[in-house]
Amino acid sequence: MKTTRRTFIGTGLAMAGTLGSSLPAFADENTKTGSLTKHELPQLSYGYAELEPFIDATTMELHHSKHHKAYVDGLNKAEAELAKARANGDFSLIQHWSKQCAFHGGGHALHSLFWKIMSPIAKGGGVFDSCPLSDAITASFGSFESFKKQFTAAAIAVEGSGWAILHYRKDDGALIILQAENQHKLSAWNTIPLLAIDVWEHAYYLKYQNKRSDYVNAWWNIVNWKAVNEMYAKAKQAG
Ligand code: MN3
Repeated sequence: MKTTRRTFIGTGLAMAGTLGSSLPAFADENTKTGSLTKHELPQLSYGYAELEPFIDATTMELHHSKHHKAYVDGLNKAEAELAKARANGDFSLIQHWSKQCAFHGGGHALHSLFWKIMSPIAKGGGVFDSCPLSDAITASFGSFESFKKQFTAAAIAVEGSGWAILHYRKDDGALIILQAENQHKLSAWNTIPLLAIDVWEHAYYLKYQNKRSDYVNAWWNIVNWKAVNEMYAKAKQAG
């Protein structure tokens, strides 16, 4: 018997029925591609000039409105292309679009975190009162000073473009510091990022030129510890 598309789908449905209801339904004649999230550039809770003199206004504007916007657009494009591939049944570019999803998705997630964990000094930046997060930092690193030294060293030493990131590890509740190359490589699994510094040159070059360590050291003045502590509390609940 000649196998038509309809009989093939019918066989698939029958198989799905015998294997259990947890299997996804096979596509019917109207191809389903799944729903798409429209990723959007987040608004900042402060003005571009408000992190001066630690990060200059021009760098902030370019970084947020151009660089981060490009990652948002890149992620939307990659996910739309994957939906198109599902619709067409053509996965010949799967490797390319999967990598694009990781790169732009990583960029979108980390920049969204980066804006959130900074604050102008006038709005509380750099102030770190005793809180559950400070206790957890002491428990995981010995002291706040040791944590800060390790995080600073990790940020300065990232090869090429990348990030230093403080993660909450769900398995044991520990806080760990990792580097990320670009915005998606060298990640751990089952961790929740809490604090991150962007050390791509576009994040500091206008003001600090090649002096990444000066930028990293200045950056500590504008960390929004209240926001980091809130995310730590949420991460602990989720874990
Ligand atoms: Mn960046």
